[in-house]
Order: sequence, then C-alpha cells, then structure tokens
Amino acid sequence: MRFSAFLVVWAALRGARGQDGDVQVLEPRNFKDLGAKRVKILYEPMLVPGMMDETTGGMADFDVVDAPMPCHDCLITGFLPSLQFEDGTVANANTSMSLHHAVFANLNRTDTTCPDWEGERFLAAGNERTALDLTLGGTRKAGYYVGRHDVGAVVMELMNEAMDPRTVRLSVEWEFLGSGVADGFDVAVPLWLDVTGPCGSSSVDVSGEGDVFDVTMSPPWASPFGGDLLVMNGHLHDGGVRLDVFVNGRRACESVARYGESEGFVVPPSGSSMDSGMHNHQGGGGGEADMVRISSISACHNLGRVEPGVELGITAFYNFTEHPGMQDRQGGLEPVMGIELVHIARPWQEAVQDYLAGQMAS
Ligand SMILES: [Cu+2]
Repeated sequence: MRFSAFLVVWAALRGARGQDGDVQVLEPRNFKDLGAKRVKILYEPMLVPGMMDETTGGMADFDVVDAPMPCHDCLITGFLPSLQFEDGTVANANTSMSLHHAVFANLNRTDTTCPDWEGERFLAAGNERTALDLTLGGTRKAGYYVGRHDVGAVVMELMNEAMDPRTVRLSVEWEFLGSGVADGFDVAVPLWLDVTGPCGSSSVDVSGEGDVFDVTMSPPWASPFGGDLLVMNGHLHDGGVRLDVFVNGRRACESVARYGESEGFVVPPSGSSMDSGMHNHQGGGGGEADMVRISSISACHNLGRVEPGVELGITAFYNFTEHPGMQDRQGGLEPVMGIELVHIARPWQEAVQDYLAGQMAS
C-alpha cells in the first residue's frame, strides 16, 4: 500500500464524490432471523496499464474516496473481496491480473494503531482474497460499526501481466445488520499490525536479505483497551510462508500461506496467448513450469480475552527457495509485506463511547 500517495490523492479529492457502485442483493448467511442483509457491490471500473507501459510496468494504484459503504448506522459482519473483468469473469493470476492489495478505510474514524493515518483501516485484502466473517458462522454476535455519517475510501494496487491495458472492477460481498437489531452485539475494532510498524509503509525492502529470512514488528504494539481476540487475518506476498502473532510475547496465531490451490492462482506458462512470450513478475523457473501464487492464508479465530495493555506483535517468515518472490522489471525483487489485521470485540457501549470521544477530539 502506498500510504503517502493515498494521503496526497485523498487531500486533493476531499469532498469529491466517487461513483455509485452497482449493487446486487444476495442471500445472507448468518443472523437471517435478525434481518441480516448481504449485497455485492461492484466498485468503479479501473483501467490498468499493460506490462509494457513505460512508467508503470503494469502496476497501478487506485484510490477511491467516498467509496460506497454497504450500509450506514449498521454493523458489517461479513466481507468477501474479489476482482473481475467487465464481462463479469474473475480476474486472477491465471488471467494475468492480480489484486495486489485493497484496503478499506473509514475516513470518519481514527486508526487505532496509527492515529496519523487518514481514517481507520478496517478491512483489507491481498490477491489471496481472504473472506472475513466477524460472526464466526453465526456463533458470535459481533460486527464492525459504521456510523450514520461515516465515509469510506479504498486504496488499491493492481498488477496487469498482459501486454494490453485492461479494465477491472473490485467486487465485495458485504453482510451486515441494522444497528436497531444489534442489541447484545459487540463492536469489532480493527487493529492493524505491520512488520514495518503500525505507521510503517508496509513495504519491506528485501534486496539485502537472503532467500530465507523473517521480519518482526519492533517494538510490539500495546493496546489501550482489552476485549476478545475475535479474528486475525494475515497478508504476505509471494515467498511468504507464515505469519505469527504474539500476545504478550507468546505465540497465539500462525497464519500459514498456501499456494496454487485452485486454477485461478496458477500463472500461465510464458508464451501463452495472454503473456505473448513476455516474462511475468514472478522470478525463478524461467516460465517452464506452472508458477503458483498465494491462494490462501489461514486465519485464527476466538483467541480469548485480553486485558488493556496487552502487547501484540507479529513476525513474517519468507522462503524464496520454496516460493520465488515477485520480480520488478529490472529483475530485482519487489518489496514484500507482513500484515495481520486483528479484529477485537469490545462491548458496544465502551467502543461507541471511544468512537465519540475520538470524533470530538479530531
Ligand atoms: Cu501486500
């Protein structure tokens, strides 16, 4: 994520309206009895330059301010991101188009781990497209609270490994509940843990590293409040094998990366029609064998209650011998990431009081 670029664009566009997304109504999965709703929102089309583009090489950043939120004065309980072409087919490694990252921020809030960030980072996805279910299959009453006047933004980086520019759209399935029926629910508060630090750039330069290395967030981050550690979702780049989360120095969660579990995550051999014989961004193998991308990163759920002052830390493990890293156009290695987005469940009253206090302070 290019946070600094995001801030500049956000400042330039402040007050501007994004386009309305297309909305499709789906069947909710949990808490139907409480009136849960599920919608798929298609975000605005983005033209991603081809990999021969001089300035971008096919990597492009897109920032959408005032991105449509699924609801207001409500609890978001589920999130399922994807990327698609204009004809509705899925865009992924097998069609030479990757969702490097998408980060949703609530511009009306202050980020808990990095108050300097413009907005609260509340949901994120890499190309692995991890689904988030804050209700743990309907067994837990919790959701991310969106206020009546909250404004969303989404920061994306997309990678086109075909020759021609192509248009794609981010799609997100959201599940949510109106706040009126949310009695007895906890508020899921997002905590952004990052090996580059809570306010870091997220990008780790690996040019000085060997094939096998790990990166640790230092120091760990001390939470001002307690709650239930509800969900931990990790994000790594290719070459990543595992992310560990430490609670007061003790390993509490291992997020394990798996590769190429389905055809969408298998890069076509070079010389295929999509590739036209160009090298793609992944190193090693010379294009002879199928190359696989990260297809899932396991999440951790229900890790128990923690008290205020609890220290949360993460370490990301990479092994380029097992899985080659992404290469830039000069043949060097692209920077990598190690991020764990933790949602901690707090009692409704306590969390909302903190939100209101934060708004008055800003
Ligand atoms: Cu990333």
